[in-house]
Amino acid sequence: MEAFSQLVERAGLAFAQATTPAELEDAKAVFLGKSGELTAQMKLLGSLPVDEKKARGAEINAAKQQVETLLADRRQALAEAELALQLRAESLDVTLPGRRRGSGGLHPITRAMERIEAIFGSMGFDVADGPEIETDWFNFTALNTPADHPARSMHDTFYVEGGHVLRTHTSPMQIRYAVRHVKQHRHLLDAGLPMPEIRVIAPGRTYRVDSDATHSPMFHQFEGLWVGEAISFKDLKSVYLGFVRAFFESDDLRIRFRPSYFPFTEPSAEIDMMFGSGPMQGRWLEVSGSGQVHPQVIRNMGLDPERHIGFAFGSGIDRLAMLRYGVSDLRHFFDGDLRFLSQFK
Ligand code: 2NL
Repeated sequence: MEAFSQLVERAGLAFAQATTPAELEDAKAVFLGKSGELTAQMKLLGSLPVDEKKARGAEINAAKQQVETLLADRRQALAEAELALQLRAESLDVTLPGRRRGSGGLHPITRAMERIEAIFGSMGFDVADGPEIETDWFNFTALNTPADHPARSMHDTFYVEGGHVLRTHTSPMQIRYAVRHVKQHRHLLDAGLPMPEIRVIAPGRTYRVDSDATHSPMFHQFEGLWVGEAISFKDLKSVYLGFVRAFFESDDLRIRFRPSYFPFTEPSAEIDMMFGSGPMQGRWLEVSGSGQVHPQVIRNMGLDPERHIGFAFGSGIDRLAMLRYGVSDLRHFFDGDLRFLSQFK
């Protein structure tokens, strides 16, 4: 007959082979269950002679205890393994940095516009606003553009429903502003009293049928307008020089006027600018159109050109921003590439 030590050994082996609690319970039943091996041994006791019963009973009990110890050890080992597995599966690293909402930034054109508004604001200029879809009157007629002027052609201007246009410059905002200003102060004019001067800039998107390496069908412009009773070109020069020096943060900068033509100004001039130092030093760069507001435009504002005079200018923001931020290609501004844009955060 098999020794109890061997039975214990078999039980230990069977428990070790069980890899789940359910398998372990099955293995337990083989030895300790109602019809298990040790239970069967106990049942056999009754048929033994009295003198053998005691020793035999003690042996069975000792074996039973050893088997139960092995079972308990295996149960604990399985439970620990399961816990370790769960801990690994559900582990979370509380020291990992959180996922942040990325910080955005202003588009370089927006930044340039805000600089422009701040600089002219410091010189007493208000900021005008207005629609991008304009009437023919505000975009062309009020600005003294003749009915047959080429700028009105569909090759140059985007026409939309109802004969409206996508504004080709930001001047319409200034006309709207001036008309409102004059209405507001009509009573002063009627009483022969001086009206507060019109001093305004109008920055914004503008549209022209034009698209190549240096022209985008949508571009940005700002115009300036100063109308009063004694405004002259010397005011235009000091305002514009003050602007470029502030915008480029350099006093080592000159401007010059070159005669030109625009329907809305007479006389008209291009404004060129030259850096006195830095990588762009020594070359005249065309930065703006300008001129004395045409008498007909003054009239269209509701003013008398015999009494009121003014200057105006119009500059492209995109090129000023390229110069200011050292951008080599206009298209970077409109590609929406974050590798470019995030440099301005
Ligand atoms: C250009 C030309 C210019 C103006 C814009 C203007 C506005 C009013 C009245 C008269 Cl309300 N003039 N604006 C004047 C001269 C030139 O811009 O080619 N700019 C890039």
